[in-house]
Amino acid sequence: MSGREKNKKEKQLESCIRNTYNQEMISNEGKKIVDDENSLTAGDRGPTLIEDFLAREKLAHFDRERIPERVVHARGYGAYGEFELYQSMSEVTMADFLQNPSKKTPLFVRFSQVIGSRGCNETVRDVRGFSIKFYTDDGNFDIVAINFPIFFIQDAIKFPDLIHSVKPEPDNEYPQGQTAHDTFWDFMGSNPETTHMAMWIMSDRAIPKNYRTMEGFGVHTYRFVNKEGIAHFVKFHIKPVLGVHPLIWDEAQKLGEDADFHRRDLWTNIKMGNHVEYELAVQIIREDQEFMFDFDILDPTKFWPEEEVPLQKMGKITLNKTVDNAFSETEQSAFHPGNIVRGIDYSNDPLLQGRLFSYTDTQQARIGANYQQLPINKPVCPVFNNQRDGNSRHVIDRGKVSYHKNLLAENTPSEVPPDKGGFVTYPSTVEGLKQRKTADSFKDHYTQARIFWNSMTPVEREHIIGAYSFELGRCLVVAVRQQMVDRLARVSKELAEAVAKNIGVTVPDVEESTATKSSPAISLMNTNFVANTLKVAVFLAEGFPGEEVDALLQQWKKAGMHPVIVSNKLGEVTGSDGITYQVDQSFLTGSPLSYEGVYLVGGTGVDDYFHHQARTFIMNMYNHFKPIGAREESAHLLQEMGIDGQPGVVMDADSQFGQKFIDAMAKQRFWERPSYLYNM
Ligand code: HDD
Repeated sequence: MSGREKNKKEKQLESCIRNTYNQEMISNEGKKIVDDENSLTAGDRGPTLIEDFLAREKLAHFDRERIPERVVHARGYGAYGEFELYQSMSEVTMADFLQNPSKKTPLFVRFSQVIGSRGCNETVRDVRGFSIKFYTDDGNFDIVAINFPIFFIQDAIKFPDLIHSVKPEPDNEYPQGQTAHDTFWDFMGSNPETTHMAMWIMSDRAIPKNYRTMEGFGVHTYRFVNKEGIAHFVKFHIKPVLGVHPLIWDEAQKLGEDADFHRRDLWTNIKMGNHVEYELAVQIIREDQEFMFDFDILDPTKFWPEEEVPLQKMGKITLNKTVDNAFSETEQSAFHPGNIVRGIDYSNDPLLQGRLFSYTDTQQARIGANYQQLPINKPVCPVFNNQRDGNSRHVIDRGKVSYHKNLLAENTPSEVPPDKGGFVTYPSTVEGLKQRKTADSFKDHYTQARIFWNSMTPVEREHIIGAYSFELGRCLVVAVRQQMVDRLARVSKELAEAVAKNIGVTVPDVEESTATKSSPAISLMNTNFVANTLKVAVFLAEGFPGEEVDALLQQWKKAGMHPVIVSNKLGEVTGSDGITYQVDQSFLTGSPLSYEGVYLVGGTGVDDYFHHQARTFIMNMYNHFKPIGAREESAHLLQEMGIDGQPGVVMDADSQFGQKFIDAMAKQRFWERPSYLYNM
């Protein structure tokens, strides 16, 4: 916060923030409380009296502290930030917040897991939500995105079926927050339009390393509309500045040891002042180009390859503030893909159309009719209309008139003509028979799934095969496994065969897709690789070479890395030359899973415990392909482990070591190492 002027939303929220520190204790009805530990009783040991309004108020309120969790995306985490435009987008849209490059728009983001309930583990294989509420001067604009550019289904009427299949099975109520079970894969195999999305969720994108390196996609086709009334089709993208980086499956599984892994990362990075940055971009298609592609641009199971429709970066999103209260802000935040502003409009994407109903409906069911008046949801522009009453209304409307049209209030609040900012729906032509049917142009379910497969590097393919083998291998019903492999055979025989051999089924003789195109932009091997914000565990024992280590740590901090001192126990560790560090984590409190690299220093005080812990820790990091740096003196340990000289194992043999290690950290994973994580 320091050095930054408060934005409109922060100023608006100030009036709602209550700080109880240093205050007297006063009940909700304003009574000063003399004793908050003892209920009112008759006599020392006597019964509690019902007239004790203080105990009644406290207990009754506690009984109502929970609201229904979201039916999907129940587990979520929020943060505030701002959007700053790079250049005016006025040529294609009249959206107020996209006109003037000097403009900053406050926003709130909520990241989420789809499947699990509010307390589920955050590192499971799942789609992640990436919802953004822009508090524009023209009202709220929400992008209710996920970390994939496509979705499972094409028509919203199938959404309840999809979710019923993926939630814990209704009889035994497991598994929690995961896709690896029969009902989910039964749905996927039985509904061929999901084939493409299945490929994406079996890729490493479904196990993001953190929210800071997770990509967001608006999925649907929207419209931009400019002042002249000309519309373009657009898709929204949110690109993390640090690149897109996943966990690997073995890490994700083991991170079950920290159910809060992602929220802890976001919170601590924002608190450390590591502003979390993304670029908001759009793909734009002219209306007259609508039918020029070999996929239907309204079909939400298809992406627009960046190579065919390039991304245009509009501006930067920076997350810079954590919430004060997770319930009031994050839990009560209410997003809606229908929240658009002048200059943005919908397309006929049938999934989007269904979502337009569902989100207001769910917010009203979950938080009540007046949810838009809650501080987190309230626009920063004024709100005047004739809607009244309902549960928990905050606004006090003065006057007799709550209807339109009227004489008594001189026909106000008055309607606003378009040239004064009134929202006008884009007048697209609609025609056709009323019918229930899937458009023929929506029926190709395998071409883009094959393009996805073609775009993957060998390592990514290995992970996808491993993921299918695990997920389908956890299905108890062989027919469910077989049905999915039948589907995969239509995408790629190579993929189907690799999976089939691991899960005891066969590959049918069906025609596989002949698509030869690929989209290199979707491979995670082509993302940004930087050392900035990466955490390196520095293993120090008493008597370490102080000045040498100090110089390296300074160099690494300058490169934006976060060295974390790890030793036998918390407290201080002192070098041979008297340099002292506070130990940040002991071997007991810090897990190898939470570091991106390790530097093994040691010292004269290395004992058996240090030796054993360092060995286990380093082996774990080695198996996860992470960079390992070590002093020459520690070479024997690496030799003992059989990993010296392996890719990404850097010895501090010369004065270039500091930079070589930064380069190794930036590379992040050394896939050249042998891998035994999957049976290939
Ligand atoms: Fe949804 C929540 C994203 C299809 C119905 N959805 C929700 C959230 C995200 C998405 C990010 C969490 C919002 C938050 O943080 O509070 N949903 C998507 C995307 C979809 C999609 C990208 C397809 C492209 N959703 C979808 C369909 C329906 C819903 C087809 C129903 C017709 N989604 C909901 C919901 C939720 C929701 C039940 C639960 C909580 C909420 O809305 O606020 O209404």
